[in-house]
Amino acid sequence: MKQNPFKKIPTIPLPEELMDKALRRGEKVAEEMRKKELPWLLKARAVEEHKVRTVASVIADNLQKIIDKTPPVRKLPKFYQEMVEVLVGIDEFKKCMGALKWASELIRKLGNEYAKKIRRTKNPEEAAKIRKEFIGRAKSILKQIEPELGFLSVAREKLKELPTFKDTFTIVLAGYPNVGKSTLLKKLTGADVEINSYPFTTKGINVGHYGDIQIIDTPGLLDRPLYERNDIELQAILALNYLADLILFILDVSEFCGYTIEEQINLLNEIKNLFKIPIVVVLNKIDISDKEKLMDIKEKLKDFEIIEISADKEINLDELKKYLKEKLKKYSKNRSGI
Ligand SMILES: Nc1nc2c(ncn2[C@@H]2O[C@H](COP(=O)(O)OP(=O)(O)O)[C@@H](O)[C@H]2O)c(=O)[nH]1
Ligand SMILES: [Mg+2]
Repeated sequence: MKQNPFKKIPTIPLPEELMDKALRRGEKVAEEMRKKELPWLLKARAVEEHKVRTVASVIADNLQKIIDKTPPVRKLPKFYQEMVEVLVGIDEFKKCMGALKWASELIRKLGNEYAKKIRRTKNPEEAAKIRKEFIGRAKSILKQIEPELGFLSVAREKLKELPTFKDTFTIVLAGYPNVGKSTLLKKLTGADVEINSYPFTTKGINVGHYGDIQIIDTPGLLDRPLYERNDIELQAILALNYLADLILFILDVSEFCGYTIEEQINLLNEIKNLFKIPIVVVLNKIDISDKEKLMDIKEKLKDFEIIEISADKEINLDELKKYLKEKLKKYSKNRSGI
């Protein structure tokens, strides 16, 4: 997908706003009818009938537009489905859309019925009375969906803040703070890093592109132990499963980041257990680590695929790039079914 699918949802109006808009339009149309040369009763009926029809269609169309512009959750990429669940709740969201559909259809139907009734009236007073009755019913229907409109309005605000991702080979960076994730992201992608908001971290999410490879740095998400997380954060973290094709776990071999090798390996194991996608360990800052210590770390990580680099001093970066390009090739082959 090219864009956050929720960006197209129109502003959700309050019941009174929608009613006012409909009444204003109804009044305009009625004004036109009053100018027409018609026998008095026919004209009175026409004025009221057009008011009713206009009010009904403005309300019904506006509600229908919200439904049409809201992507059906079931058809969204799994990552965005998870986000709907975490941020607003899929069931609640669907229920609200259902309520809007109900209100839209009912108001349209009533508009027709009342318009027909008006045609059979015997005097202008009766026609006006029926029009008022219709407005009353439309108001009460809108009042009934007020909670759903409110809910959708909040949901829209939350969902449209989600970042946009390309549907391409995606790497998610993990590792404790200060191990060199941002440095690596910049070195790999050049200046092509965009900071997008992500509702689960105040620091946002950094999305960079290196050729057809998308690299995501998630400050605040995959950089500390998972047992410290609440349910919502955990779910947001798990949603990365649907986005990522590969995790690069950055480990600072110098421990300059402030976390011991032990702590870093523990986080690595936690992430490995949580995700179903391949993990590659990037040993960073080899420029300031001694050989013996490095050997020792590699021994501890012998179950993992390892690449040693210095992001800052640009040691072995070409090798890492080559490795990632190979991964991309395999990914593309799998996708095209070759
Ligand atoms: N010596 C050395 N320092 C590095 C290397 N990579 C990153 N750093 C430094 O480590 C610090 C934290 O890096 P940063 O990319 O912000 O880490 P992040 O918190 O994981 O994004 C910065 O001062 C970097 O300059 C490296 O390969 N060698
Ligand atoms: Mg950073």
